[in-house]
Amino acid sequence: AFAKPEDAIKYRQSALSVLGTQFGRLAPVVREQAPFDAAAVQKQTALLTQLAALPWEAFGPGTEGGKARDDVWKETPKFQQAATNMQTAMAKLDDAAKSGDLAQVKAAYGAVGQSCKACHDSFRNR
Ligand code: ASC
Repeated sequence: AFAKPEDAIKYRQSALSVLGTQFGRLAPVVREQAPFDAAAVQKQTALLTQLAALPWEAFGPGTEGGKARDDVWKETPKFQQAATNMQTAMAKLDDAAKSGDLAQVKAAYGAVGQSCKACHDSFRNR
């Protein structure tokens, strides 16, 4: 629960910021600019699946604002679906990491990025 809307906005912005930063830490591996350490990637995807669950409770009724478009509250089922899609994609990235196969990690990483972008395109102001 949040005492005031500003607290919810601040919480979701920080949660999404950490999520983006921690997701981006895998980019050098996926781009083959850093070695593929399967154990380290697995540790990171386990963290990411946890982080992916955090922002959504802070988009409750009456918390309009920040960069969120009003569609979050006008098209709530679509927003929730977009949030679920990202978490599902993240769980698949975690599965891919457990496989130890870089090709699978690359594909799953791209799918997560797409799910981030899809939600931003529909629900985030520039
Ligand atoms: C990231 C990040 C996003 C997504 C998106 C993918 O690393 O912070 O919001 O990927 O840019 O298109």
